[in-house]
Amino acid sequence: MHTDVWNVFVGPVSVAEVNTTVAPTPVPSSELVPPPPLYFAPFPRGQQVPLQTKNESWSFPRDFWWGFASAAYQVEGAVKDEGRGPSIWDVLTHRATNFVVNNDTGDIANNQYYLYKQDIARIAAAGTKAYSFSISWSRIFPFGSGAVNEAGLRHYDDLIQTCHDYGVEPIVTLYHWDLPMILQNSYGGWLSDKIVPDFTEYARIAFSRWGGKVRTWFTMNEPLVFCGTYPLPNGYFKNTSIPTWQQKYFCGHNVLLSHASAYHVGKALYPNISISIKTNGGYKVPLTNSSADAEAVQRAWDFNEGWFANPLFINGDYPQSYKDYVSAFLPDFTPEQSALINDSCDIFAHDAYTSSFYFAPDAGIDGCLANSSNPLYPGCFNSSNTYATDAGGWNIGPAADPGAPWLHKATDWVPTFLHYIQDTWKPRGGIAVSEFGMAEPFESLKTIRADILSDPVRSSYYRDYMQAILIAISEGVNVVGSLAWSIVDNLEWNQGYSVKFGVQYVNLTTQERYFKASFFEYINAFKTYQEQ
Ligand code: GBH
Repeated sequence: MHTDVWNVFVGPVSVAEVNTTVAPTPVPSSELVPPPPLYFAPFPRGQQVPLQTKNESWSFPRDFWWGFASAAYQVEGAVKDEGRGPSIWDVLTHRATNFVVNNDTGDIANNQYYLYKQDIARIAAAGTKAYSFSISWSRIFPFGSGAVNEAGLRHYDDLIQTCHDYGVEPIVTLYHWDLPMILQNSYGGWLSDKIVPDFTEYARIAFSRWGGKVRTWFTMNEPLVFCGTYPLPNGYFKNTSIPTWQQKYFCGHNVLLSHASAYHVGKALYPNISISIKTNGGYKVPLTNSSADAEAVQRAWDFNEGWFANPLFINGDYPQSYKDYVSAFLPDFTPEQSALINDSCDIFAHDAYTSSFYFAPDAGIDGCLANSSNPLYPGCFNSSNTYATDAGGWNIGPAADPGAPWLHKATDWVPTFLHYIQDTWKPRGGIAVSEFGMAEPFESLKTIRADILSDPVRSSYYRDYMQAILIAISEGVNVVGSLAWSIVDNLEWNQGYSVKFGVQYVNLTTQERYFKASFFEYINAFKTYQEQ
């Protein structure tokens, strides 16, 4: 059955040479030598050097958890091994035409399914406090629901235990986009409310198995993004009767119900664990000080962060501007559903990579709202990553790799953003920056290893981002943790391996890992500022 399903829906997959768990080896001290500072010592000697002193009014609290993040399909490989069933991403990478750059797949990826001991040893050697990874749902339930695969459970038993052995706190995400393929084909995946009991059962198995070993949990990663991938490319999955333009909103609805259901199951089993959802977004800067741009900014909050954060943190229901649109086709939450959703996150976990400018559409907000063929409908806000023309038209910050056009180093807005989250959604357990990172421009074009390891844009991103968090903390924002994306270069979804987010370079032929300069820059923030 397992083999048949793979053959019919995915076809042949590549297999790594190393296909049993590898014992770790000590990390040589020569690999832990930090690079020269970002501002190289001047030549000739004797010149003035830029001032780099410690700001004595900044600190990370002792219990601030910091570390690195990954996601199952992006790093694990071993896709067919030990009973794993196919996920929609195995189908998308193998079958969907022109879906992924270079037709890259996650078949082998970083082979972390077998190399995790060394990966944990490497970050532990630098004092890292936390490793955030996701569990592959189809390793636990190869067919999404029904029979549990013991081999999958045992794999994560050992991954979690290895983290503890090295003094690294494991942080677990249950769902990072790798939906068991069968659930998409049998009822449309997140488009159907049938997903709620299936996700809850998966979550129940995970919480009961590891609730005593994992303190911090995320149910799902970035529903804004994975709901935005609906409609899935035509022809690879069973059709659904929901009109294509409504699909992402149905997905969001079932996400909120599934998250809330899983949250309450987890808290009933282990009241002291922290369970939240990872949302994503960025600070929204009004392009001008016009009232139309201010309204556009509010609409952008409502259709992005607010879509999930308002129901979860404010009142169990959507923001009004969003509701005005979806109430024509989505069911209302019942009072019981709202009560379950409201207050079902222990912290506000946000993947906050960047910031953008927002402004009113050319047709005006009202003009856009009255015309459903306006390309900006139904959000009816416009966005840009450059200042207004009369403000010079400059980039909001240095650009990332061209393969990540959405991303800039816009760290100046991070303190304001963190204040905004705290003031707007008032999370009781504080805020975690649950992913942030930078795609060094043109990194995949580099061929000399020393050039790859020297990543100045990513390094300055981490330095300035951590200083921004320190500023926010010093101003009273309760930031409790940060997770840098990513522990290693990995499968960047549609961009394949062409866009790099790792703080470690991976030679994908030998699977050797090498620390980049940014790894040391990030760690240095804690060496300098964390209370002991
Ligand atoms: C994270 O999302 C993901 O959780 C992670 O898996 C991924 O590897 C990492 O980012 C790096 O990309 O191309 O203009 O349509 C970050 C938020 C939101 C960023 C969707 C990319 C697509 C913008 N993502 N966005 S566009």
